[in-house]
Amino acid sequence: MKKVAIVMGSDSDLPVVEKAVGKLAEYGVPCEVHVFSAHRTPDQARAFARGARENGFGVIIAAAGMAAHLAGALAANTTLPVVGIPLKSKALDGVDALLSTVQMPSGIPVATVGIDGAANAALLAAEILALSDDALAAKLDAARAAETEKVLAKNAAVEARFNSSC
Ligand code: RP5
Repeated sequence: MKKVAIVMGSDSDLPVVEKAVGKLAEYGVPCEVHVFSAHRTPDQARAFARGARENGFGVIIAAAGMAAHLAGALAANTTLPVVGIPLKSKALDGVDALLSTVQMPSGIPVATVGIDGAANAALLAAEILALSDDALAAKLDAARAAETEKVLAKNAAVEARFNSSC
């Protein structure tokens, strides 16, 4: 199976990023985790993206806060799919990072998840790899079915509590 790269702009991003690492581990998807910054270590970020395909990666997840150019900077240097996670920071609650990540110019796509959406980023990366991995696709389908059952059980409990007396 190809690997997922998880790149974050700073080690201060780890509390959110670790949720993506954990989610990929749940599905047995191999990943590597790195700190490369579009602003502080641009040469290293560029070199990583340029070599990612030949180094066995299938998807890159990029997490950054504030003026979050990391996902776009990586995407500019690879045609692997890049999933951006905009991270919440103090000043603007993550809206700064969301807009910086999502508003890419035509031709350089970044698939952006919600603010601090690390779990969805990992799931999206797994779904991309599952395009050519039937066993992974089966795991994703099973997990989705289990989640559906949980929600149906919650609905049944709510309906039983409120609807019998209406
Ligand atoms: C961004 O700046 C990082 O992704 C991080 O979210 C934010 C703050 O970084 P530190 O000052 O905590 O290193 O580039």
